[in-house]
Amino acid sequence: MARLPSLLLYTIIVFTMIIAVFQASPVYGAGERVVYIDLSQFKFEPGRIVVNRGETVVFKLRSLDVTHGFYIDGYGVDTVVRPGEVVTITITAYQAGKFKIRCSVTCGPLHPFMVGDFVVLDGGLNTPFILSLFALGLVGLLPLIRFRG
Ligand SMILES: [Cu+2]
Repeated sequence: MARLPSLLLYTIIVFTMIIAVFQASPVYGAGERVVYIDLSQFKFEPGRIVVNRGETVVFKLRSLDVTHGFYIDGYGVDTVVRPGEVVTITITAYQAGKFKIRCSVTCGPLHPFMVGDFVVLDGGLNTPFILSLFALGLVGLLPLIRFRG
């Protein structure tokens, strides 16, 4: 009758590993994310974009008033966005960190204050994966608890 617990144990381990693999994939950015940004005097809307490292990010840029620029520090992105057009820019978020988004076209008196944040989260420490490993370890301890005494 010792067969049943070990079979159950084995099933739990396998399922935990499958879940771990599934949890891992989005963090390492197989996905594509479309981000719509409205540019106007003197802001980006939204002003803060958060993505995961490795993700493909498609920016759809639109100006609501005058000609603006869209510049991302550290990513070599710099483009002009004229009113009435949608500019599409696709990048891969390969480096983690917090990067400044700036308007690169002088668009008015408060132009220097037209800034935003581009945040790329590092998938290096994969929390779901670590938690799954931890669960796996706990499951490994189960037979010790069960058969002692
Ligand atoms: Cu501007």
